[in-house]
Amino acid sequence: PWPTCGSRGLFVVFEGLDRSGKSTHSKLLAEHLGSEAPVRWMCFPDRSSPIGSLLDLYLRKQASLSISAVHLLFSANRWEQAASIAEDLNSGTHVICDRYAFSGAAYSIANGLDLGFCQAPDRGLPAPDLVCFMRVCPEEAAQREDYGLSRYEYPEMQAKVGKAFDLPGLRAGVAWHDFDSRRSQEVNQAEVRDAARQALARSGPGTAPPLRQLWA
Ligand code: 2DT
Ligand code: MG
Repeated sequence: PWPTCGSRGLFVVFEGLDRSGKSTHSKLLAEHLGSEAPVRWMCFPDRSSPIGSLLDLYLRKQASLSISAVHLLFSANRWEQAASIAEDLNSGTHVICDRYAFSGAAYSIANGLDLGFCQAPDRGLPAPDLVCFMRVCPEEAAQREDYGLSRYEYPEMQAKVGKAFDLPGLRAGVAWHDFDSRRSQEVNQAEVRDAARQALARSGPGTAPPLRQLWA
């Protein structure tokens, strides 16, 4: 189990298909919360580590890897950061993260792996207090700038990933809030902030529940 403390930061993860607005909304939330407390924004894959640079090559179609091996590398890439995420949260820093283990499971399920295999390596990671899921229809995402450069950016894959994100087992044990990307950025960001405030009221200073383990 992760060490606990009395007033820890909030852990919010943004998930969704490619081009669904995760980066924009996660950065806006980080900026918003940053006016009152320290915030760390991060994203997965973290392409700066040796494992991350291999994943970067894979995603840019410059390296090929087996589906199972790549799944484990994505998970290892999160474990590289797990202790520092827990430390930051326990020292009162909010952690806002663009993609996490839910992308890990959803993309690998879309590649044909089963949910149990996909969740096993990520079991025990710090569990987020809130997942903001940016729902976009694959056809609409395909219209966005630069679509198609990355290995998984094609309609059939995105449709499968979208279905996998809706599996109850993938969402189990974590608070999810779904957003409709067709609404304006302003409307969605206001709702993202509300959802984060509510999560803070549940887990904020003074009342912080211990940091939990994902899918444990
Ligand atoms: P972006 O950098 O544009 O978000 O693309 N992915 C990500 C996986 O297949 N497994 C994972 O565990 C994670 C975190 C989704 C990253 C791409 O990598 C995929 C799209
Ligand atoms: Mg992408």
